[in-house]
Amino acid sequence: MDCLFCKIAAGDIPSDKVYEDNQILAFRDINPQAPVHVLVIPRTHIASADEVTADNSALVARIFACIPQIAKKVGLANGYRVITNCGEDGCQSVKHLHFHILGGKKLTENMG
Ligand code: DGP
Repeated sequence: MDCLFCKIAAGDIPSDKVYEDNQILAFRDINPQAPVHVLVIPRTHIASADEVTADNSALVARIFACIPQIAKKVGLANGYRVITNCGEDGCQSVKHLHFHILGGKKLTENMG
């Protein structure tokens, strides 16, 4: 499959990894929008949040179960934001489900 994040998950494209296990991978965003900007992905291809189902939602739960330890590892002791962009209006550019973890400063309240 021609998917950038599948290639990163497979190790075919290098990334600055901060966490990995057999189901998920976290790595630093190539174009950081905050002092700390990490992406968390399932190794299995899920196109977006709109493709989450009862059959694959355990992977999403796994990601959220790992987010606190990932945040701690990258030094986000004072809070952070978790975002997933979905589809055209959500400005999703990579069509493999990923959660942005942003922090390292006081973020703005504007979400839109
Ligand atoms: P989104 O716009 O929500 O689909 O976010 C995609 C993010 O992926 C964007 O913040 C930039 C990041 N990104 C794109 N290509 C690469 C890459 O090759 N390596 C890394 N580490 N991040 C990438």
